[in-house]
Amino acid sequence: MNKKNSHINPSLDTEYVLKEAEKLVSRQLDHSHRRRFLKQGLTLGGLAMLTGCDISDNSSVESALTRISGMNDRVQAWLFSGQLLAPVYTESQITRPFPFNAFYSEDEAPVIEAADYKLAVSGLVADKREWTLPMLYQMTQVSQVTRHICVEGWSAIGKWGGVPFADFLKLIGTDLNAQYVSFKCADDYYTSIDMATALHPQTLLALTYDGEPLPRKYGFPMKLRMPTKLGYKNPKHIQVIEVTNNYTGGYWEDQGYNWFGGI
Ligand SMILES: Nc1nc2c(c(=O)[nH]1)N[C@H]1C(S)=C(S)[C@@H](COP(=O)(O)O)O[C@H]1N2
Ligand SMILES: [Mo]
Repeated sequence: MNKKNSHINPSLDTEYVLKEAEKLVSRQLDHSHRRRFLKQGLTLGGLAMLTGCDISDNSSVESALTRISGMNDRVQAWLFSGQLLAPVYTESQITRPFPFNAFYSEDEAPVIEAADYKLAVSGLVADKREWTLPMLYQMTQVSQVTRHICVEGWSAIGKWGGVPFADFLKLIGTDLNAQYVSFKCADDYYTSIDMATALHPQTLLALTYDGEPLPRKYGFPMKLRMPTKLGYKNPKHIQVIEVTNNYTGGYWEDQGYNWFGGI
């Protein structure tokens, strides 16, 4: 069994849930699509992101399975577009308070002074100038309400605002054929993502949470918010962004979590 599943609520029969979900999805596909789907497989995180449901207990699993049987179009899009949009929510659905999580406790979160902050950009990009916060605030900002899913067995809906990461990557002259974008953070955390996810329309260089500057505990001054990836792939307190063809893994990924970790 995949190591990351061991963090999901132990009362859940993971194998059973995934088998049921796969049966439901396969039923909606023709032969060649079914073959492709079964090869690709389904994870609990993928099921949660596909249905927009929290999959942390048995009753939520029931509703996720019920939803899947009525979502033929979405399943097709998920499998074949490569640009599936994660579900979005209304502001009234935001989880309050939004949980904090890291490999340390909240009072140990890095302290970063806004005025001193510099974002370094390296690797396969034309413009390697350092970025200050005012430079990032000057770019066109958008916001979105999406669900964050942590493999430790919780999920929560939050609102993040910032710069579409694709805009940022294009502005600095990124080689869009490069394989990876990797991140180093102000704590010991690091991660890396595939270029398709970096360019996904919902991937945000997030500077705000719920309309306010990103609080320290949620990654001040900047994090990458990807509703198509599980929580452990969403880096907080980013200090270095590198575009590269070298695999650089990640803090959790190097301990056995799935590197792709998303849809
Ligand atoms: N820099 C950094 N980023 C991180 C982590 C971390 O420990 N350090 N933890 C990850 C995990 S496992 C989760 S669930 C989310 C939690 O984000 P939140 O505190 O905004 O809920 O941050 C992710 N990004
Ligand atoms: Mo997490």
